[in-house]
Amino acid sequence: MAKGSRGRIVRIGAAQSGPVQKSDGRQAVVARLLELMKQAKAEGCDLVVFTELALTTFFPRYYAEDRADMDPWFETAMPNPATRPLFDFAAGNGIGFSLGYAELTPEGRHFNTQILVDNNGRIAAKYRKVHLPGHADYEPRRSFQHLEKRYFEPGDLGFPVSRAFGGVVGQCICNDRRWPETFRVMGLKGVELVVLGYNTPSTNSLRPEETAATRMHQNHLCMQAGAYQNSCWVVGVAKAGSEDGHHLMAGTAIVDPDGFIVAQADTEDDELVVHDCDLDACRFLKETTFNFVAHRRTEHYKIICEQTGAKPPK
Ligand code: ING
Repeated sequence: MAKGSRGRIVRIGAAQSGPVQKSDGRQAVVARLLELMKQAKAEGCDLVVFTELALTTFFPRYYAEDRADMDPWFETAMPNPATRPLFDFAAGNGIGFSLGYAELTPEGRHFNTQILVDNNGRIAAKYRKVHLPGHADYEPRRSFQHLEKRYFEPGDLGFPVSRAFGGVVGQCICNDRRWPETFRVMGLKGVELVVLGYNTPSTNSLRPEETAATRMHQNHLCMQAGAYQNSCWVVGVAKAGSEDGHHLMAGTAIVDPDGFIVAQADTEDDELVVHDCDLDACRFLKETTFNFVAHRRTEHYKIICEQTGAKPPK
């Protein structure tokens, strides 16, 4: 992180992943991630952001009667022999990273997890995906399955933020970005940088006529809104391309606190998108338009926490 007249600059590398096939082993995938990390180091990055479930194919697209059949897709320790090269490179080269993976805890709990590793190669923060999209049981009406509710528990860590890379950093994962509560909770903790990964199908299993352009629009809209309404940087990193014939959208993007996409991926493959993010650029809107303490009226917001579903008037 460079400190100076230009503010608190964090050079971020958004490391988009191309497709990961069922047959791709952890070592081969980590080698790809390490290549991106080396490129990020060569370009002077302070932090590399990897995608959701970066170590495996997006396995929640497959149905398994016995959930335990999916355990081989999970990591039982982190770091572990397969991922140790990432941590070693981080420590040896003073570069941090955020990594998404499927977590199986010693107690046997399953989470869709993202960790933040500092430039000493130590885990500084952990997030477990709160908003699990899709469904828990096989749904034949769908053109493809999305079984995150079958294989993961909702996250139990809330939306933590921590001081890292010279600022206040938070994480979320994929579907979380579609819920304004995600960014607002972190905004209320003073977040200046939210990093997230996503594995987002390019088509809607229930609405075949929905276009890829619509999906990409909504992908970026969520992140741009979250960034602007909480005056923070948002870095969204895709796993993209065709996995086992199922296409995932690209669109990896870095969004500034005014909600502008300042850098984005051009391909649907492994690609590093680099941008100097000045954390001091968060200050103006936090002190004016989104000065929460001056403008928010919490006495009128209680329904947001007390009511889950919508209840239209009679
Ligand atoms: N994927 C998708 C996402 O939220 C989705 C699921 C796509 C939900 C489009 C709603 C609309 O980007 C994951 N992994 O959450």
